[in-house]
Amino acid sequence: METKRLKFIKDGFIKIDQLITLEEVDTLRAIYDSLLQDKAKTAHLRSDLAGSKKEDSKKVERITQIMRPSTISSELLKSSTYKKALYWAKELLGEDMELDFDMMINKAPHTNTPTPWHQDTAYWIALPDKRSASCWIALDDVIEENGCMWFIPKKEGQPLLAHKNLPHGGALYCETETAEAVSVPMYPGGCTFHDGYTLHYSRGNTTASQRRALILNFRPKKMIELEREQGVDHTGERKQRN
Ligand SMILES: O=C(O)CCC(=O)C(=O)O
Repeated sequence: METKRLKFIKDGFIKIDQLITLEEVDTLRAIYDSLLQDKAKTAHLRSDLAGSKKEDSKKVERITQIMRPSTISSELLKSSTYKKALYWAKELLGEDMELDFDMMINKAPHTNTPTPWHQDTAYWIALPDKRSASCWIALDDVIEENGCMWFIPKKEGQPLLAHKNLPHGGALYCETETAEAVSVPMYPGGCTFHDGYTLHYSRGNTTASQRRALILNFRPKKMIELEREQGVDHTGERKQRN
């Protein structure tokens, strides 16, 4: 545990081979798939990270992002998965960590669309306490070919870089040197934790099956209160706020 904490502080990310059991993965997959299929219920929280024009609405989503899925399926909040992820977030960054928001990111089969290099902090408002941890849980076997995560080990005092949006409201991206990037393949139930300043990306999905990831973001309780006071609930448009 202490080794993981020190590595998280130093590199800005860690991998946990098995955060949850395959039984827990199955429970999550059932909820995940029903939300993915229900476009009406999720419309207000759903978008394509690859960007999309109005006339694209009938086309296949390449990278489906559904923000705050637990506001629709509240059983997620009580699940053992959310408890285990919170336990780890507290071990890594302190007892005042709480869940800020959750999200689903699915890469549909044969859509071959990378999630560009970025730092999550670019999406968030500036907060005095910068601690944060995103827990990225694999619900499928994740490999380079279907879009496992890649990270660049953090440098001391890593600054927040300038970000731009992909066209048509897509993901934020930045320019970065990638020679030190490492990929993190995992089995279902494995997870990574990354810090808000850690550069990360994933390749497109070139395989015949989905690449489902459930992501939980944690930060200090007081910072979540500050965000909510300013109307930030992580359901809004994608733009650089920081
Ligand atoms: O799932 C992906 O492709 C990207 C995930 C990501 O950027 C994140 O969890 O911050």
